[in-house]
Amino acid sequence: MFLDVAKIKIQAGNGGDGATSFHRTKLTMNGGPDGGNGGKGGDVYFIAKNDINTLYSFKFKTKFKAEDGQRGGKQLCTGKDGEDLYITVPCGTIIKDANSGKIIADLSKEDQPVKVLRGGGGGRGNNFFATSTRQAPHFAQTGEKTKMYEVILELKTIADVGLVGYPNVGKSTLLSIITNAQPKIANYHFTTLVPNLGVVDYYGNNFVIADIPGLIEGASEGIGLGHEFLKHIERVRLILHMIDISGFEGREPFEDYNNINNELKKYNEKLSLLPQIIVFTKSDLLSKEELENKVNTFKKKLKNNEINILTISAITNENIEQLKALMWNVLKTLPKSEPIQIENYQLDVRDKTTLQIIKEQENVYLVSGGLIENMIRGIVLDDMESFAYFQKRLKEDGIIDKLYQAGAKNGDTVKIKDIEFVLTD
Ligand SMILES: Nc1nc2c(ncn2[C@@H]2O[C@H](COP(=O)(O)OP(=O)(O)OP(=O)(O)O)[C@@H](O)[C@H]2O)c(=O)[nH]1
Ligand SMILES: [Mg+2]
Repeated sequence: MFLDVAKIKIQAGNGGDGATSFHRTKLTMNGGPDGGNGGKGGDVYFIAKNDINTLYSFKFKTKFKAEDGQRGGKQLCTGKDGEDLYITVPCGTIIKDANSGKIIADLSKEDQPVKVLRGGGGGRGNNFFATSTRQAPHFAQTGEKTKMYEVILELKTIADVGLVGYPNVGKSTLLSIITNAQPKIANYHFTTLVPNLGVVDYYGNNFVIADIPGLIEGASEGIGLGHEFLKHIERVRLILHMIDISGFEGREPFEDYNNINNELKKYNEKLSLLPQIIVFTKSDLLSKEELENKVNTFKKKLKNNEINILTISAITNENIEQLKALMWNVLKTLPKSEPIQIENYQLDVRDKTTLQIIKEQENVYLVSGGLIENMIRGIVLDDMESFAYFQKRLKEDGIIDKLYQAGAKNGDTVKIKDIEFVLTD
């Protein structure tokens, strides 16, 4: 099954908590603090693979979390870091933040992992907090907690050449004879329901062709299978515009050509500006004279004699080798497709610096923000030492000064999360 859009939840691993412990041997009943640091949580990466071409698996598994870091241990043992998580997607998958719609990453190259979330830092063990005046700290820092984010995966297939044309003109047949792909082929409209990719090997030069469902007039308004599959050729460098020259289904080839070009333009102006090779298919259904007549009529209407035109038949193999050569020669002259512009946007921006002081009421001040959130990790306020450490940090990090600047006076109440204390020098 094919799926080209999916919404999933991702979360990096939490940091492991630091340990509170004291060195104990037979000789030392009460040794120094030896609680080790917690391990770092695992990061979240996306990695692209060429051998998958659908996001279908994300229909079932929608939540992904990297491993948490382990807590620190006795004897200064650092907790084990959490394993990083690699989420595998097809090449050409774009990752967007579901909230803002901004693009976070473009997984266009195989095996090049992109980190999107960083694991939480491990908390420090009580050993870290030991000083000459605080020899036995009974507190340790908790690990940094991570948040869950929602992201949208959008597959925009990456191919060099895109096959476009009305249904039944022989797009999939061509793909099946010049590439390794084995698409479904049948004599009715909309045989192809999802994009197929195939690789052409032209004397050791490889290029990728994308075959998409047939288009009809009005596709951009949703007629037929609509134009939603055109996104899979948005990133091609060359379009093979395939037209049934036999007129066997009662349509006029030049009208087909114009209609399809209009649909491309309506979908995306950029698609209509891509270089094209016009390929007339099913030449075997016409006599030599009929074919010549039809081709000449088309060319007269086209008026542009710079466009490459080739007549092929999948039955007689007419011009199939020439078509491969022509595609390769044109591709050689075209620039490599540009990666999608990624906005300089990071999903998990950690706020460790902001500080807000609000006067909640007369003589009561409320302190909040990332600076505080980070500082408060692991503070156990029942514990005198822990509280003393916290107060020292408030002073050293300039928060007490800022409270005075905001108008607070000694004796006023300060609220920080669920802690309340009285301001004193
Ligand atoms: N006579 C003749 N028949 C062909 C040729 N190429 C394809 N066909 C036939 O045309 C029919 C449609 O071929 P497909 O390759 O499925 O066409 P398509 O353009 O992929 O069609 P959709 O997937 O429906 O858009 C099949 O019956 C093919 O066997 C050709 O060169 N000559
Ligand atoms: Mg097809």
